[in-house]
Amino acid sequence: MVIIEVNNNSASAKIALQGAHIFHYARKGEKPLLWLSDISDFQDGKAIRGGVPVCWPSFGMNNPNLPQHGFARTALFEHQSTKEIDANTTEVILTLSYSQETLTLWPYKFELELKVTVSDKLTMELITKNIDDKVFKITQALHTYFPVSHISDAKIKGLNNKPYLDALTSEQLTQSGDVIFEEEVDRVYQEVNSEVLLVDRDRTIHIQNEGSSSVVVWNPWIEKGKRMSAMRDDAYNDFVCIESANAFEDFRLIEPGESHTLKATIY
Ligand code: TA6
Repeated sequence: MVIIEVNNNSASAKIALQGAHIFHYARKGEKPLLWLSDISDFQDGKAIRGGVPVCWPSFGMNNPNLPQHGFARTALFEHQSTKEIDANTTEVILTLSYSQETLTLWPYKFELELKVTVSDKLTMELITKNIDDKVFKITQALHTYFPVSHISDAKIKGLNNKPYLDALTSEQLTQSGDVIFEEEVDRVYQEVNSEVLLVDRDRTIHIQNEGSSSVVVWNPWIEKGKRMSAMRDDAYNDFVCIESANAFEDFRLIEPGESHTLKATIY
């Protein structure tokens, strides 16, 4: 696999060309802000387990003609540019354009760009451009895996009173208080318009989203954790997914010539 490694005065990062998949980001002298399975595959055609999978042009099984979470996360992106903005900031741009292969899966002409800015924050902008002559609909997510010291210590602030779809029961519910983890959690929070905090024992991770009003929170817990590929049975103790999304009702229609940016900033 072709990997882009970034090192500057602020931080280090690693991005695979496959899937434009960021799988490492750490600020200088700090623990990584992304979780990566220690038994992840690094094989062409298999999604890396951890980091920030790019789920596009569909989230989950929204589109039965596409693989789970779409085809972008195992597609080979092109490295467009790497720019040293300053000694503390590096910008990497990766792109994916439509092809005969993608047209058979998803009959639309598109350009997809991931702009990654590595500094004392990690900024990701997933830009979808419609270069076709007909409108198309996408659901998507930056499916970010965050490390936690132990799942029982983790809680998420900023989703209080938000409605959510419980993907396990298909119930529509409302969050009361912080999100804590005592069982499998797989929820699509809606109407999210402010910062989300992942509060761990010894640090708080900030997630700020733009171009998105849905946030997916997932932890597989014990049984599903055992079924997940490239994940140790006890790995559910070590991470929480907080996904910056346009999922379910937060889908986006993109008109010919238009574009949409899903932006996530974490620190
Ligand atoms: O975002 C949560 C989720 O949809 C879970 O239901 C689980 O399937 C997870 O994504 C991982 O999916 P993956 O296709 O990466 O194994």
